[in-house]
Amino acid sequence: MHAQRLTGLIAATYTPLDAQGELALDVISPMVDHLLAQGINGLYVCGSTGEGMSLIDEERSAVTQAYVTATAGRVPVVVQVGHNSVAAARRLASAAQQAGADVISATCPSYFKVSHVQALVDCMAEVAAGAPELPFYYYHIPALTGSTIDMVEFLRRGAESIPNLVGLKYTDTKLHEFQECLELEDGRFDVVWGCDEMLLGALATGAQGAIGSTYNIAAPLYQRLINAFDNENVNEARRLQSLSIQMIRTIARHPFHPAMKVVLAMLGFDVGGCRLPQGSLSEGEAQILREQLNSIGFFEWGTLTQPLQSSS
Ligand code: MN9
Repeated sequence: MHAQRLTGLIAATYTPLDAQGELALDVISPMVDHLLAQGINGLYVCGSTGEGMSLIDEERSAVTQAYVTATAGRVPVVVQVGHNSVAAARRLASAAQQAGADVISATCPSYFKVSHVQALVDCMAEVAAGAPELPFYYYHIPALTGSTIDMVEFLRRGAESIPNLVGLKYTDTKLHEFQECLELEDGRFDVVWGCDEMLLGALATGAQGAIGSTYNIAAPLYQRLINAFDNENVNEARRLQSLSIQMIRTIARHPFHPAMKVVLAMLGFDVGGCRLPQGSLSEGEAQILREQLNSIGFFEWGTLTQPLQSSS
């Protein structure tokens, strides 16, 4: 199990919704084909990006099944099952294993905060036991869960009681802690980077894989960044990261994930808006976003596909 690693760019996928806010699963298959054609190396389903927390459990399983079926084994599908109810998370993990997921990942409960390492280990042991045959990655995202547990300690202790613990999805900006996690016990753990606007810093500290939302809309930009870094062209890598920062800052002038879904619509994938509390952009806001992205040149450098003429 420890041989498996998540490498390269992994898209944190969106959950397509229709105008009524119901699942629109038909969009998933063409979107997956597009992402793989753009060089994406894996999919992370029902995370923050995919609004896992805003879906009913049955919907999470339906979205999981749709992504697994559309992917058909071409790249690993990671399914995020975090839940305020640890028992529900465990059940989602079992359902994902049955659906054919390759990897399980979970945030910790966040309504009642997880305040110490052992409590986190206990929660994740229970969740990971729902899919004992699959590798498990704890999803560390303290800005959203409110739990700022030391990840080095978590890995050390978690390894003792979670047999399928393989690593972390690390969505924090502490590069020093990320590096320590990567180097722990001779690189025993797979620690995947989760902050797209700091990919270059993560590569410099040893990242081999990254999971993120903006890889859905600009994979070629990030591939070029990784290539530049691998070829020791740090100036070029920095220039490309700077474009990604500009892109993210522009999108973040609006509610971020609803705006990202609008960008996907501009690229030809009608994934609708977000569930409440995030909501949707109005037509007018979507038009403003298009102009803002146009003015920074996104449609030239962000993606190798041309935006469709009239999708929003
Ligand atoms: O986990 C994403 N985080 C959230 C991944 O959605 C909270 C990231 O990919 C960010 O969307 C990205 C832009 O800030 O770094």
